[in-house]
Amino acid sequence: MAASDPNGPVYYKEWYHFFYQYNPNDAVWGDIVWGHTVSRDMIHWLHLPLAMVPDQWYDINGVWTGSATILSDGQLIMLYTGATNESVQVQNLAYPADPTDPLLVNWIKYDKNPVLVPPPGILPRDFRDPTTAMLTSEGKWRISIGSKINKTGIALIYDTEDFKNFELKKGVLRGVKGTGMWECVDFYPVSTMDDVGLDTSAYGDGVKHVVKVSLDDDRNDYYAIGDYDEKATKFLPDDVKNDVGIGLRYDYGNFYASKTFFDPSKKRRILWGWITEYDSECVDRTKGWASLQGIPRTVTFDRKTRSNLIQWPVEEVNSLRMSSSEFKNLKAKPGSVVPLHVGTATQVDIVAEFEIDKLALEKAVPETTDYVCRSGGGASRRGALGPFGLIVLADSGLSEFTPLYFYVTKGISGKLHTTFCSDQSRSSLATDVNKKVLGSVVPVFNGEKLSLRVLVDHSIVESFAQGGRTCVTSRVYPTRAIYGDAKLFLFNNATDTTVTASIQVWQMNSAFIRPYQPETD
Ligand code: DQQ
Repeated sequence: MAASDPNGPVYYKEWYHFFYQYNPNDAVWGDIVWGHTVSRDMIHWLHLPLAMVPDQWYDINGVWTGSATILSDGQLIMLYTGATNESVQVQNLAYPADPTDPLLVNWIKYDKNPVLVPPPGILPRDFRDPTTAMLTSEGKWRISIGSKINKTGIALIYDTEDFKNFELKKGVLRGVKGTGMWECVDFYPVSTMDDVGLDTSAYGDGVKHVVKVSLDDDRNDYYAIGDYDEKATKFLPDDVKNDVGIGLRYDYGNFYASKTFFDPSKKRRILWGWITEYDSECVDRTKGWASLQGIPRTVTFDRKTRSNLIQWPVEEVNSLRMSSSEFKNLKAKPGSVVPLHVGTATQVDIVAEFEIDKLALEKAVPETTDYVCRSGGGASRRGALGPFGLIVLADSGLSEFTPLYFYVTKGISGKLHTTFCSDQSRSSLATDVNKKVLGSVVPVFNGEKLSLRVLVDHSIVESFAQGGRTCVTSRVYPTRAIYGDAKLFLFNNATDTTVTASIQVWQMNSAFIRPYQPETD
């Protein structure tokens, strides 16, 4: 069994619905159907029967990714890509068989599917993943579909009144050379005034738009923030250096094919992403399953930097917090590793703040090149002001460990440059797993302490640096640092500064995920 892309997440009649790409027959991609699961709080889940399976000529090679739209009268419709009997990518319409059923167990495919086929100039296998629809000022519904022309990734736009007949708009929403196929396009508004999430159709003052694409060639999710001209059907990024598919990523680790939805019950926009495996298909087959979904995150506009999004685990995660251990103003000298005695550290929620010595900051010699996680030598390379942070999933002999760290450098202008990384190079004694150092730059303002939130769940480490400005998800495969043998440490491998840290660690309860059992008479 293997799960992949989040599909059609939606809040309907007080239930969160999560559909996903799923192979029921193997631990690798293939035979794709829609899995379906529901929750009251996005933490505890009930598995429902498969929502849609390939049973028509237009989706016989796979019921691929799609999105949900709630119409103005409360009706729910689903658009998804089907891979036809000839592997052409077409768009199909489906809707709940019984809209009064809050669990939406049964689905009907529209009898005149497909509703869209690849337009002239688009190759039959480059036309997929319809977005949630948004209203236009003319009162029509507008969707985007990802594609490419040669190596230019593009987002096509269609308007419709009934989700059965569509009009292709001239030009594209956005196209960026060299980015290749745009999978799983997501297109939504964010408020620049406050942290309230917006309905997908929101438009006007105090609203920016986000275009997110999953790059098939690169397997990462990139977003751009900018202005959407609804009449011209164009998206213009605020900064062309951070155009769609080339600049900012939701996550600098393992996170793909993500999708957001608007949660009207708590007025927030929620992001779901697929965490792929970092081991071999052969091992996945042996273990019998592959892939998982990250913890859902709220997404807001960063009103301080005004140039990136903020992602944060949904507040419901806090309901799993049990006992906590607190460490206040711990001092870690240069070159030290400090054990944090919290008992087992396999299922923990960590909130930490770090401060560098003021004197060390002043004295630091300016450097001409910025630190880069990928090529910077990981947590063992020592610099004046970094690396320092936490070591998670470590056995007591430190034969396996995953450092999460900040690395600060002073530029020629005197400005500080901060990077946040997750070093997987010694995370496992297994040989056939990804051991890269992941991460990226994190914006830090004068007067801000360096902050970190980490959710550790056995083999998944989700890190949110500086309030969620830079996020890194690691999928690691410890063989010794497991269960009672997984420990937690504070470390400071900088040469010139002591680091002062305040850390709170909660043990986390398990969430139940179980099959739904319908009541029987
Ligand atoms: N996965 C789906 C496609 C999508 C891709 C097929 C992204 O619709 O483009 O399983 O992971």
